[in-house]
Amino acid sequence: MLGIYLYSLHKYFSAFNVFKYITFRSILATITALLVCLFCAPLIILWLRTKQIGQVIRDDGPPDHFSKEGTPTMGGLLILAGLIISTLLWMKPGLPMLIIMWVVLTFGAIGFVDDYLKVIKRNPKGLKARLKFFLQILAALPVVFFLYYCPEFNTRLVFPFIKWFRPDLGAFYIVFALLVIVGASNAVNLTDGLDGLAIGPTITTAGVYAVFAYVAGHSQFAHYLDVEYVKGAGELAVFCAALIGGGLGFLWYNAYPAQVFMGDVGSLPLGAAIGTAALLSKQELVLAIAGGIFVVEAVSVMVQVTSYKWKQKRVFRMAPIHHHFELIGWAEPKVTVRFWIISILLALAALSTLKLR
Ligand code: 57M
Repeated sequence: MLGIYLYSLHKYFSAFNVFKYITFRSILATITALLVCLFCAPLIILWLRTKQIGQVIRDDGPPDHFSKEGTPTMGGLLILAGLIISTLLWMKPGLPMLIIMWVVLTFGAIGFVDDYLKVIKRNPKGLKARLKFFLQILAALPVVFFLYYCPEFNTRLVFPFIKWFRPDLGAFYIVFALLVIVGASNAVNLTDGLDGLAIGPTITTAGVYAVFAYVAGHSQFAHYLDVEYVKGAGELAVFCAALIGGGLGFLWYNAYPAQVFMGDVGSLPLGAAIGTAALLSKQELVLAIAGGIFVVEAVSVMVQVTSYKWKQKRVFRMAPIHHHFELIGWAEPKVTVRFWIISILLALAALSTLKLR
């Protein structure tokens, strides 16, 4: 909103014209969210420490994690503060803002309740898995129905690398879109098991969607690159840029050895926001490439659980897959940095779909 106000001053000072541009406001959004996180973190970490809002470490996990007992958690509140303040300041108010803010706030609230039960009420299970899943669907439903009925959107599915194949999902789009939002939310949550592991790929994926949203919302670029044009989607780039800034600010403190964990209040809304950005920019399937780390983590859990239930045998030493690498002897920061390297490569592969068709 500040951006729009500053732009209105261009009548008096032509230099204020610069606030019209999504690119410029995106840069400001990254810096604002980064600074909010960097400067609020010491206070919030201190507060979490004084209130003893610390992680309880499971005794059946990798032994290297036992020393993390008591690390302040719910640091996701920090990312959300940076993200929300920055988005409200620099993103143009409109439907994309309303939708993405709804997702961040509702999934943030679900994560908050889960963390509150686990950390403050000392109930190790937190929200029951089924109830958590039901609440996630409930939070995603209004968005999905809105997209389904909104004339600005269509229910065609764009396939990366294949220009001519865009099947219309019809009513199945509702199920598909629910899967994208809720699936992304849970996949980021599963990935959040090593210092810096979830926030790294979140930052690279947000970077990919900042580009896709910008292109999708720009009629000429969309036409030139032959991607679906979505009116107003460009503003989403400002949100994605704020996510990059908030993520970097959080990573400053979550880097090994972490001074704070994000908790479900961070992982659930971050994943859901990425899923929603994929839907709003009409690049849903690219998420499987850009967010490939999240996909691999979630698939490793499915494979492990299925194999364990059917044959009482484990495929990995421990799922999600990051624990497997820890248990075969890789140091924690090595696993994290290697996963980041893969995330950067995947982000480049995702961006290449703009040209390679
Ligand atoms: C949450 N949470 C971390 C922290 C973070 C179905 C099953 C695979 C589910 C899975 C699970 O519960 N996953 C979701 C993962 C936890 O981190 C907290 O949770 C928040 C995210 N929701 O922000 O607050 C622990 O992760 C470590 N951590 C860090 N640095 C960070 O920056 O080191 C987190 C953030 C923290 C800390 O140790 O305590 C978690 O892993 O619990 N379950 C599992 O992941 C468990 N896997 C498992 O049971 N595998 C089985 C199969 C058959 C299901 C198997 O392979 O045999 C493992 N997790 C743990 N111990 N802690 C294994 C046992």
